[in-house]
Amino acid sequence: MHTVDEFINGFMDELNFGRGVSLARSSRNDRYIALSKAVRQNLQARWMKTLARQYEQQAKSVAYLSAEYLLGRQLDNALLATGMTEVVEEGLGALGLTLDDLRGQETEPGLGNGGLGRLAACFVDSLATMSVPCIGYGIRYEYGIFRQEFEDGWQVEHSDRWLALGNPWEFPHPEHAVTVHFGGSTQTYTDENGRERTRWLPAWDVQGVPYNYMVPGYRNGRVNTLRLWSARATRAFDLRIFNAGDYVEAVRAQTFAENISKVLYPEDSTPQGKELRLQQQYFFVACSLRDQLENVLPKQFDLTKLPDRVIFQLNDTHPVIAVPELMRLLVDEKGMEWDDAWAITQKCFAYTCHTLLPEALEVWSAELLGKLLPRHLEIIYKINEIFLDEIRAAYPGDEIKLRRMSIITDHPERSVRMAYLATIAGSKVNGVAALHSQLLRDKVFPEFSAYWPDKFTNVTNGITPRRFLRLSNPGLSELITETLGDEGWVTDLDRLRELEPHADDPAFRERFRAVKAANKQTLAQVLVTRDSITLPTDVMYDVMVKRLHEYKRQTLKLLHIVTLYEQIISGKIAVEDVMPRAFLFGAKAAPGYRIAKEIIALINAVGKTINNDPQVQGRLTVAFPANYNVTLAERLIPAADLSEQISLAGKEASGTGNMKFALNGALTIGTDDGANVEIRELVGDDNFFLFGMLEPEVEATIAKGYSPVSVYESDPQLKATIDLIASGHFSDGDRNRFEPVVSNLLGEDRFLTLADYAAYLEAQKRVEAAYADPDDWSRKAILNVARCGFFSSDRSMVDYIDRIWHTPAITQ
Ligand code: 4GP
Repeated sequence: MHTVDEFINGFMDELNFGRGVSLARSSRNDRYIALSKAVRQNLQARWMKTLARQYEQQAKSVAYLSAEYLLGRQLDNALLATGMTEVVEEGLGALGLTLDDLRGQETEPGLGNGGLGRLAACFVDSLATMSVPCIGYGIRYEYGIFRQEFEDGWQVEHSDRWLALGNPWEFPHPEHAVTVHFGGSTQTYTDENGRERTRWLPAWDVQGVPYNYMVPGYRNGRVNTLRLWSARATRAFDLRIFNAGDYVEAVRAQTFAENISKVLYPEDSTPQGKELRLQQQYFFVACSLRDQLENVLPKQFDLTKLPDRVIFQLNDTHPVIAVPELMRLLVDEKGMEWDDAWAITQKCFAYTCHTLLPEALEVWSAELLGKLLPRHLEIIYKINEIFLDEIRAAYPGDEIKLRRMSIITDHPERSVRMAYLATIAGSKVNGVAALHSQLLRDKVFPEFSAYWPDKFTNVTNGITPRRFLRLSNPGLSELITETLGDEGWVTDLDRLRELEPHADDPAFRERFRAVKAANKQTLAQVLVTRDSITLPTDVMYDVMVKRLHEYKRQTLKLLHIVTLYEQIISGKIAVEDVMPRAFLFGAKAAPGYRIAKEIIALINAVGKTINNDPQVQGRLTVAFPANYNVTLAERLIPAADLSEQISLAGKEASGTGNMKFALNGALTIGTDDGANVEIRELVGDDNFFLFGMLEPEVEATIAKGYSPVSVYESDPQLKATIDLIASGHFSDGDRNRFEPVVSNLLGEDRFLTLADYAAYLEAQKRVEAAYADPDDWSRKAILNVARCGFFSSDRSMVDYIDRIWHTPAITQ
């Protein structure tokens, strides 16, 4: 399908015979689906060829186990991968349709909460582009991350019905459904060889139906697979009960089973739903392991060779129950000896940790695990017992060490530390940025890293340049291609270095600025139609988009905004002296995270007041479009001048938004945290606005006994700013409305917002001074783009392959 006519024929066939409608009577959704199916046809032959080559070459593949994939829209990515965009635009044009209109019909699959899920999507994109065999495994949630709306400024969550109008990008295979068991008990018995064995007698089961998605490589003829599992009841419904008239009871089992893949579980877990969460985790890893052993590997495969064929990458602790599951399959089902099975298992897993917050390291109560997965709990106990014997031998008499390293802890209740299980079982453990990996070694797993120094490694995160530059920023992409002479940078991002000399060329800077200005116009148009938000387009765009979390410190940004406003209304500065800026926020709060929701409401209240106060004369604008997602990110990031990466040092594992902004020519104001550290090293101190405490200073401040109230008392501007919020100025005089946020800041301030406030204001002054010189600002921005090639997820993949996976690319 390379010519316009071929495309038109393919599209019309899909419309007429696939959808059963004529062009004249077709809906926009009919057309979008027909278009997607016509485009996907171009990928299918490549897909089959890729799988065949992989099979012939008996290639080792990555099985990426991830509870989340935040994919973003598929159509544009498929068009880019196949190079079909122009043909399609022309073909649709000939039919009186536009690509722009039809792409707007796609609902993005929001099967992730944030960074971790988006990272998984970038990684599978890079592996396909690099011809490295990979199968991504996850859950086909019927409802993805909630759709956020604001009511009176407060976040309200709505279910995300992303499948309601059909999904042209998936291939269901109900005939390959896998059965997954739960509950029951275990039993020991003696086998025919007189060996003592254990069998699991489960109480109930569900089926996992695989849905395959194509993961196209960028113009390399490869397509990898993403296989997401959907739960369905083993027995549909009880006809006998139905006929007797109890319709609810008749479908109870079905509802119960289908709940497993019903909805993406929000991060920052609440106790409710814990059991469902564990069911989800076991469900998808059990399906995936069985799929590998029974469908992907050849029949009669010698399982002792498993590590030569597959590496299971554990994307955080969510899939760690795969470790005892593989042991169970090898020992109980395949009859292997424990030690042999353990040797294989240890080579087949590697674990990535994405956090430094202790509360985010998953721990499962032994009671719940025993109820849901009794055999797995036994296996975990045995892994732990053998491991602790090893530790006892290495450190005789050191009871404290044993307690510190045990997978099982008894406080506050008997539970299983999944991160420890992953560390013990994994061949490698990696953090996601240099500082993070160091802190993991030193603070989170000190005993383990002392015992196994070589097990710990770092792979700094990356982002796919296909989606986050080539697709999202066509203007800058064109400028880069023209300047470099070809498009090779799309798969070799280090080539952006060639832009460096142009940073000093006034004509190039001028064009670079024109691209940014055009991106602002585009964003402003999107926000008018999407959110009825009007933005000035000739001001600095200062953007903070990410999950709402206290450690990320959206409140620090807010304090800055309120400070500027307070200075205007109190007459401390003349409004003409305020640098015009638009502050843009995008953030979802976990539904059960109360204070995060209060912060959202406060940002909206402050925005409403400032945007409508004539004293401000429109110099400050606050915009908070609801429902921040990948699609919106693709518009916001290219339009940004300033990227806010202001987490408390030592709390953000890496960040990937920070990389996207820098790559798109925004300058960063940021703390020395996560991947900010590496961004600053690469782009240079002069092209990055650093502020705030360093991680050791944070530790020291807390150790000394941090008192936010004293900071407040001793800084008159901070006091005036917080007092303005507390006075009810942003809540129609209601002093109670935002009292929780205020007392949280003054009472506890866990993430030292007030301690970094003065430094942040000072850094913002440096930002203003720099922005006042547009030519120099452009120079800095261009250098950011030129020096951020390192943050391509292709480079992350090279690091994973060298340090952890050892999976060569396939050839031919
Ligand atoms: C995130 C981290 O918070 C972020 O720093 C990192 O860039 C990202 O993972 C990818 O590594 N963690 C999560 C999570 O999204 O759910 O723990």
